Amino acid sequence: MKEQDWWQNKIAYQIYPKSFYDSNGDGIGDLPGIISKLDYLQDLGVDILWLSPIYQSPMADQGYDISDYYRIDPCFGTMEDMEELIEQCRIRSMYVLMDLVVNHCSDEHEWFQKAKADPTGEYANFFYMQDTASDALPTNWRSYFGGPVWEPLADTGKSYLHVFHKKQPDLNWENPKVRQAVYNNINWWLEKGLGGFRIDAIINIKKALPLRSYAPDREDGLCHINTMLSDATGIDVFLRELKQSTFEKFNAFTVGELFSTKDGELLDFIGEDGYFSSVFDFAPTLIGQSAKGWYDNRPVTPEDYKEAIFTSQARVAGNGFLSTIIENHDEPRGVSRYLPAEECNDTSKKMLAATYFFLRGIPFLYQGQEIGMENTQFHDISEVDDVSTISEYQIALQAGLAPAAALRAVAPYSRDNARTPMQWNTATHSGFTAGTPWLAVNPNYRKINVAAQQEDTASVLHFYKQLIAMRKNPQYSDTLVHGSLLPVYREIPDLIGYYRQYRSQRLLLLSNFQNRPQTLVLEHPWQHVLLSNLVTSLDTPTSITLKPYQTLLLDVSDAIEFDK
Ligand code: TEU
Ligand code: CA
Repeated sequence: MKEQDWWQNKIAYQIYPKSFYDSNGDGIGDLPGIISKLDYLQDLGVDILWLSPIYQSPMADQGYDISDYYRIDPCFGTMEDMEELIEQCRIRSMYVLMDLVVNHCSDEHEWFQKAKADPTGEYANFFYMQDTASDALPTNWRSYFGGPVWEPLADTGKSYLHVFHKKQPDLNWENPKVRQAVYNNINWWLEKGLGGFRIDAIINIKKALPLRSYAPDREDGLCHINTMLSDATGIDVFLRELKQSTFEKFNAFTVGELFSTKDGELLDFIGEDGYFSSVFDFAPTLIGQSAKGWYDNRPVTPEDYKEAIFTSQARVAGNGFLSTIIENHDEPRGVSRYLPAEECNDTSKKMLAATYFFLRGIPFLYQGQEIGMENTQFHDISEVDDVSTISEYQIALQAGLAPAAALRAVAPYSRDNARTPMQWNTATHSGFTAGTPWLAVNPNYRKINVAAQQEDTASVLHFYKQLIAMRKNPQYSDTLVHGSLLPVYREIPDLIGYYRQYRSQRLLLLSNFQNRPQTLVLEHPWQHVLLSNLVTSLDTPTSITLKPYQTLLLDVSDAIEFDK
């Protein structure tokens, strides 16, 4: 094994600052709040903290619309708070990643303000500005948040491109001045001691040129951005320059957010000399998605989930590191998405946790996942904050659903499910704030909260601590970090089994992803039971009966030495 990179054996934790902990009672989570919870995170065992954006922002897309890349938004605190957080993490041997959002900025950024003031001046070329005196739009691409990607610039006869919200104008990466300005900012932050970045929506920076329309895929005459992206070439030039100008000079850890790569290109992104250290495995999040919209999505089955994770593992085939998740700030809660609602309990939550956690890759936990937080409830669309949910609700109405049915159809996929405040204890607003939370706390907080689970050694929280401790156990960490992954018993419905193999060690993860027992004959007799979510009495070394939603990590190494 080549000298391992510092991040390969680490566990990462995503914080959504606005909903993590509010230290000053304004109902908004903040940096001092995060600092006050570092001991909790260190005790959990996580090493890397990824903070969703805390830069100055008008919050049109909850901070993913940045108006100053060099400032901390006052709602989160000050630059001194940020420097203190980095220092407090360093003292605890923890690393901080910030969110690099450079496909677009905010329309309130000075660059865009200058472009608006002089649409033929220098800053106009920081964006995609097109003459649209006539009604025809330059292209028929659909924004990720619905509607056309072109927004008229008042009184100029021009429009500008935004693949996300209209307050998020796309930066023109073809312009070397844009790229250099981005690199300068990245290096400025890395000089401050960041461990690296999570890289937002980065696949969108390279547009197919010249800009053109594609066949519509819905009644609205528009097409999905992915249709254009699949026609784009040359992103490698930008990403290689980006890495050489910034990350590699600091040995930074970088994890890209991209939902798809062209066949054969994944290892360009995360291989030996890849653009990034890792990319997220989003395959499970794409299961059941309909081109028509969320209202038409279908539920996920255990077999879907099994297929998705093994397909991703096979694509990498040990030649790079994926970052594995069951949820994040853009997705519903994993336990509510991948487990049947009527069977979503501590046992099945732990089964799901172990199943993803021992895959080959860097495991990311999202805030609240460690206590099994679930989707929240919406009674009316007015309770929803998330722009993408509101857009999908409109799409459902246009498809003919009545308001109540439309809300019921899109709510399970809402990003707000992941953005309700972290559930700390049974105090008002679950101990998140002494004020009024910016988004309502999930009403189940009295049942699901950190304090209750810290006292309960059978809790989901304690199980996550066991998972993390297992990955860090010197006896098994080489296998769990670097070992090959070999699916097994793939033909058995609702059973997920895989070996992790390294040198003379072979471990077996088995998860009975159903509410019925399942008996199994093992290929290799088990030597030790390393971990389980249920008290286990294994029948014989080669025959076991898994209880409903039981997960097991077994040492099934042969007594004989493997060939080295
Ligand atoms: O998301 C990128 C992305 O692909 C989104 O379209 C995502 O799939 C969508 O929000 C799901 O509903 C990143 C950030 O993670 C997201 O929070 C931002 O809204 C988006 O970029 C724009 O910065
Ligand atoms: Ca606050």
